[in-house]
Amino acid sequence: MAEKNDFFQSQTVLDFNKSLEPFHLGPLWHAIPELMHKQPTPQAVPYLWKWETLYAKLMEAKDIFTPERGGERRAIYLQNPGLTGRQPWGWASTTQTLYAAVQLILPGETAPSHRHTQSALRFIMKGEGAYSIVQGERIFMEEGDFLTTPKGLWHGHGHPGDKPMIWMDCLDIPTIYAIGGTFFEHYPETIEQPQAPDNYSSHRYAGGMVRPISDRRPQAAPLGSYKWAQTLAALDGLSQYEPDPYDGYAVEYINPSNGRTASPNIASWMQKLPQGFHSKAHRHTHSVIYQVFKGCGYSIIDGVRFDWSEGDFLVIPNWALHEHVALADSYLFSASDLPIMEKFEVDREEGYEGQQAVTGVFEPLLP
Ligand code: GTQ
Repeated sequence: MAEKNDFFQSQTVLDFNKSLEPFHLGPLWHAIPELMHKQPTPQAVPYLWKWETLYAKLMEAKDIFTPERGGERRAIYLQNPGLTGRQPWGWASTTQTLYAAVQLILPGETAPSHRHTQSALRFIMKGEGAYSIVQGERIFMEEGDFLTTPKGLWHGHGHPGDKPMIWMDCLDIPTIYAIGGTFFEHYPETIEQPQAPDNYSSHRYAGGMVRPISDRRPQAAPLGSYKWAQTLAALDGLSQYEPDPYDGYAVEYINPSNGRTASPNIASWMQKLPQGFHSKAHRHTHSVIYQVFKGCGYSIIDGVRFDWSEGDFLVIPNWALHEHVALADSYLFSASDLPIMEKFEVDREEGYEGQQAVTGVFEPLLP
C-alpha cells in the first residue's frame, strides 16, 4: 500500500495529472477513492431546527415580506449546514436530494399560481382556513393534513380564513436541479380561479380509499389531500398490535390511483411512537426529513442525541445510523427520498445489533 501511495505521489505522476488540467481532462487514478467510496458518505449532516427558531423567523418575515409585494410565497427553507455549495449541489438542500421549508400565509393573502417540474408536498402544522388551488381545485387545509402538488400543475395559495397558517413544504428541488430538469412558469394572472368543486379529489377518492372508475388510467398524484382524521384512525387501528421495531406505528401515504407513493419522487409517512418506545437502530441509503407534529423525545444519529419536541425538524442523512425514543406519545411526519433510491436501484438497509452509545448531545440554535 505504501508503495502504491508513493507511486501516486511521485513527481512524474503529479506532473502528468497537472498536465491534463488545461485540456479539461482528469486522472481516474487520483479520483477513484473519493468518487467511489466504499459506502455513502453524504455531505449532508444530521441537524435539528427548533420550532422556536422557525416561528421567530417567520414572524419577522411577516412584516418584511408579503406575497403581494414580492410576488412569491413567504417560505423559509432549511439549509443543511453540510451542504455549502451553491450550484448545483447544496443550495436550498435540506438533504442532498430534498428541499424543505416552512411557509406562512396570513388571512387575506394570496400566493400567486405557478407551475414547475418539481413535485411538492405540504404537511399542515398550524392553523386552518387557507387553501391551495391546484389545477383549479381549491383544497382547504387543516392541521395534520397532508397535501400533494404534483409536478406540472398550476398551484397557488389563498387565505379567506381568520388565523395565520403555517405548513411544511417539501420538494425534490435539488434532485431536479442536479439532473438538469428544471422548468418553471408563472400563471398569466395572479392566482388561478376555481374550475372544479372545492376539495373535489378528496370527495371522489373518499380520501384515498377508492379510485373512481372514471379515472381508468393510473395517474401521478390524483388525490390532493389526505385528511388528518383518517390518518389518525389508521394509526389507532395499527397501534392495537405490535409496533415495528424501527419505526413504531407508521403508515405511508399512498396514491390510490396506482398504489405507489403519494408523490412520485418523495415518500411520506406519518408515524406514532407511543410513550416509552425505544426503537432499534438501523441505517438506510435514503435520507429523511422529520417534522415533529406532536409529542417529544429524542433520536440518536451516529451516536449524537438530538432532543425534539413539537414543531421541530430533524434531518437523517443517507446511511446515518439512527434510532428513536419517545418520551410522550408522539406523531412524526416524515418525507424521504426512498423512491429516488429505488428508481436508481441503490436502496439498501442495514440493522444494527443493540442500541447506540451516546457520545454527544446536539445543541440547537435558538432565536
Ligand atoms: O408553495 O408552491 O417552499 O413552489 C417552494 C416552491 C413552496 C409553493 C416552496 C414552491 C412552493
